[in-house]
Amino acid sequence: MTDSPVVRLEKDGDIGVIIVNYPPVNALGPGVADGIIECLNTAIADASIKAMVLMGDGRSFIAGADIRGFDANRKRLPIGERTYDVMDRSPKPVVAAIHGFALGGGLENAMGCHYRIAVPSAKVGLPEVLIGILPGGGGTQRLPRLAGVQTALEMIVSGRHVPAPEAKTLGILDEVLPEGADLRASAVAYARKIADARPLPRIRDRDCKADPSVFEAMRKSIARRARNQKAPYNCIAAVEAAATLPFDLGMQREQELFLELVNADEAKALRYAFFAEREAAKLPDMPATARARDLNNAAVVGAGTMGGGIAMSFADFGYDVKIMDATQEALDRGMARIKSNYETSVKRGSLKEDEMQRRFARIHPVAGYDDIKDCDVVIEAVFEEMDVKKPIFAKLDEVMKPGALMFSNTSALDIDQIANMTRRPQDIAGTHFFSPANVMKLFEVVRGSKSSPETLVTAMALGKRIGKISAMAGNTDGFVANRSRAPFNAEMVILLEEGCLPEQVDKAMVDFGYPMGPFAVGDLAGLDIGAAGRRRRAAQDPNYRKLPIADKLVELGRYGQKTGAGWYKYEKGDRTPYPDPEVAKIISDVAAELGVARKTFTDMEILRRLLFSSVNEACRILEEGKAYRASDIDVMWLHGFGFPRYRGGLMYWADGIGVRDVYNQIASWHQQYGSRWAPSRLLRELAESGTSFRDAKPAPFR
Ligand code: 3H9
Repeated sequence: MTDSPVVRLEKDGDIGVIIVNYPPVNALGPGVADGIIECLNTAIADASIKAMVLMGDGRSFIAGADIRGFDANRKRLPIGERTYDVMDRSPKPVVAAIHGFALGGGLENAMGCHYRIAVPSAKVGLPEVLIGILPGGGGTQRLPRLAGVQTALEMIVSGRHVPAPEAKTLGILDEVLPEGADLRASAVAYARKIADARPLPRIRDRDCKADPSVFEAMRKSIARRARNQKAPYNCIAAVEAAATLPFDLGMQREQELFLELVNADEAKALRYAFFAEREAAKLPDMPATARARDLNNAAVVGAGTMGGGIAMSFADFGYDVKIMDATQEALDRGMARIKSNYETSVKRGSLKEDEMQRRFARIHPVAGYDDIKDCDVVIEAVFEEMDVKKPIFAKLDEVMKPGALMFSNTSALDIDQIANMTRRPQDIAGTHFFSPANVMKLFEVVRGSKSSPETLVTAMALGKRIGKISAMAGNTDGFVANRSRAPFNAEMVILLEEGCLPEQVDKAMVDFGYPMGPFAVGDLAGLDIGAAGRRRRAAQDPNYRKLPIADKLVELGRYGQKTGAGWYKYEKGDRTPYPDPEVAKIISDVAAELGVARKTFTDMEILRRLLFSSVNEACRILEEGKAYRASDIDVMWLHGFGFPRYRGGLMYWADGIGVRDVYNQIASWHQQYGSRWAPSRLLRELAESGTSFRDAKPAPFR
């Protein structure tokens, strides 16, 4: 019947079926909202149609407004005339039939409908806050009326995707279909069933009341997490409007609050981060024929902290995984640690007991190599020493079935040396998980010189399957994430020599937006780990900048939280870092020995000293062709190091300052401090040509 390129109206007897077809996820791109309106109007005018169904073609219902449209259209909303108004005045019922995702403007459209049904695997949500805005199509006014103010607040402020069965319990869906049901046929039958029911249930007509204290309580509960951000607070204010104003005035308030956000720096940075993550998944130099292989069974070698966390990542996403270690005792210890980690989540209330049991049951401890030899993929996660890893790969080469992929979880070691222990280096790559492996999202795929395209594409896909954000790194010391971070780690200790205290540096970084300061993170991870890396690098490089304060702490057995003292001191059973006068004394003694004059630093100076050093190294990484794009480095900083997402990432943040200013500052520190601040060639070229970091053209990937 009606035919626009992106929305069509078909007739199924007396039911009009409106189908959105805007691949890949049916975002409300150009013509979609207009197409829905046109189809609704046609169906309303057609006397032979008694009711309508709204659904999506392909893999989803509607994933929301077209986020790319926000930048192009500064003042107007991206969706033109409102579909919801047409539904509200429709004399015939409309049923939303949901599969895949109904997010943002997608759920808003579904809530404009009179009824909502979904398949069990569908997810609904209002995730706008995650891109720095609020639901601007009535979501903040309709969801509280449909599901209650408390639920709406929680969903809109967190942006979480709610599975269909839960959405039914919350009152968002009228019906969840049985597993395997045909959505279109069921929706048409449903529409036929309610076609004559009157009055039509419009969400706008429902009451919305709340105790005013819930809004204040919500503001308080997000204060730490949402610091420096505006969107979460505007979300709360918009829901508050739903509870205090008539519907149409609430809609106006929602608009005002939306327009305050849509082109603010926060939203721009978050949109950038969203697309940077999707870009990171793309490997531009791989042949189109390289396809991800099916990986049906996986194994982890090494049941230590990392191996256990990796196994949990598989189990958490529904995959069975085998795990082995050199001795039964180590394996038992590893399994006990996994169990205790899960139990902690249950105690904290973030995991249900039965779900914990299901996950734990997916992790299968096995006695040895014979039990894993038929796996499609094995991830080695033993101690971070070349001499420990090499024989394991020689053994894996001996036992694993042909075609099995073998990945090493390493944070810095040369993947080629590891691959060369086998007769099949094409099947080997690095997969660098960040600690704790079941929590941190970054999954750095390290490309060996002989890794095959298929191996790499499969590794990237594997990361996505277990809930990670995959990004490709070249085989260089520290790969991309840790290598770009290394100068920051050195600079933060050098700042102590020059006059800072750990607590001052930590406060500056937390105020900037990091969840924890870098010294507190060091204490959590263990200072002995960094010390081993420093020893290795010092042995390789006579010009290596030593960090005597850090070395001194390790010498004194101050390894961090695990020894009750590190950069801070800790009371038994308490993870709060307390500033320690002993550390202040060590710092001033070392500074005196080195003859460094101590001065005071502003927060801005601290921030720039730490981050500019890493920007310079990131440029070196790009000029050497060890990363595809500056935005990949941003993704790594967001998901590996807790860089505040609403600042986009390291390189995006530096672009906000300006390449030339960054270069000038680095050049001046080069004069002052010598070689460690030598500007990279790429940085100098970008500054001279006025090109942003985002537009930098890295060398071809090597
Ligand atoms: C909104 O609705 C505002 C309203 O309140 C109205 C205001 C007036 N726009 O993630 P994937 C692209 S705000 C444009 O890899 P998945 C994505 O870039 C919106 N493009 O797939 C990628 O492109 P490419 C609220 C979008 O299966 C491709 O689709 N909604 C959009 O892993 C595949 O994406 C959201 O915030 C979009 N909205 O995950 C939802 N969505 O292939 C945002 C996706 O070129 N989207 N693309 O790289 C998502 O969370 C995920 O994409 C989704 C699918 C869960 C839907």
